[in-house]
Amino acid sequence: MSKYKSVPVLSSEITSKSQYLNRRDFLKAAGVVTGAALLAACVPQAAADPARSPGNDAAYSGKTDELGSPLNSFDDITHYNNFYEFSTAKDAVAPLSTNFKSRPWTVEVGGLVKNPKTYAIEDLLKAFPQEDRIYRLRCVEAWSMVIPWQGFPLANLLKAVEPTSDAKYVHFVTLMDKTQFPAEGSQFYPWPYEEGLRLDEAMNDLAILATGLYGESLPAQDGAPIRLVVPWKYGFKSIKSIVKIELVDKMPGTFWNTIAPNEYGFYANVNPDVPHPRWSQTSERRIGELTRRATLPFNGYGEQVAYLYEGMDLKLHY
Ligand SMILES: Nc1nc2c(c(=O)[nH]1)N[C@H]1C(S)=C(S)[C@@H](COP(=O)(O)O)O[C@H]1N2
Ligand SMILES: [Mo]
Repeated sequence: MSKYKSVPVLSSEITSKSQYLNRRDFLKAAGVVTGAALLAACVPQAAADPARSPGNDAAYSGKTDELGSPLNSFDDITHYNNFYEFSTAKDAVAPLSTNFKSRPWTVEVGGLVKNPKTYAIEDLLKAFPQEDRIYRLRCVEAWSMVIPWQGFPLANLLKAVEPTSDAKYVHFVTLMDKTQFPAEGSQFYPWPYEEGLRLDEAMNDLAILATGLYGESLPAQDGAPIRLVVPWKYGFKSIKSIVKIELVDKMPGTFWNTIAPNEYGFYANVNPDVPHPRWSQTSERRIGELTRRATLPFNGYGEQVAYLYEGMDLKLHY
């Protein structure tokens, strides 16, 4: 038995979208002020105008992913969040994150590299040209969204620090700070959140470090000021609010694998043929849609990433 609390991942997803919306309405009726309302109270009128909110930005209207699916709204992307450092309740993350301080911020990049360097977030934004990437995000809980990120390929940063020939994996670590992340005081979880990729996966062009979405700097609840996005893997691999990136020679530990190794493997590639021990992965609920969609192998990115797993039994390496 794991010494950590048994995985609440499923119970949060048991809340359906309609229940979740009802809960938000209920919170409002009960006078609980949501993050958006709090924000509106202290910004100039123009920014509080919903017609001008980022989700309505003309630059994004009518955009889709490459499969033709519409973008999720800014409101969905910023109010339906998994970020356990704040809360295990998806709708509680946004209101709890309103005072999060993502400046000053540094990211230490080191380990098995020729040029270790600690970057201020401003350096990362300046040194690496930011690109737009519209990606599907598929959570292991079987819901998904389409998100317009801004960021840069992780490969560009890795090339800058020059991994040595001994480097085989990349290890990522989230900020550890109980004053900023209230739930990091809980002994039920193995803080800080950490994740990992094999070096060749990390070098794939689809893997990005995201610094913004919908043209805005990354909202706190989505992992400000910088988070990983690996669109062909379950969402838990896309670690938020990164302070450390370390090149290592052995497969690093990961938050969810430490909690429940039989449920959350290191690879965590989206795979409709490998059920989670407690639920099927054959379909998913796109936030904002009423009927379920079929889940695609590698979340629809197989052409770009399947080569990474040639000769591997993906039922074994889940
Ligand atoms: N540090 C940290 N990163 C995290 C998580 C978390 O709890 N803490 N949750 C993960 C999970 S399970 C998912 S599905 C995505 C959700 O990202 P989003 O809230 O921006 O949609 O973030 C991932 N990154
Ligand atoms: Mo997730």
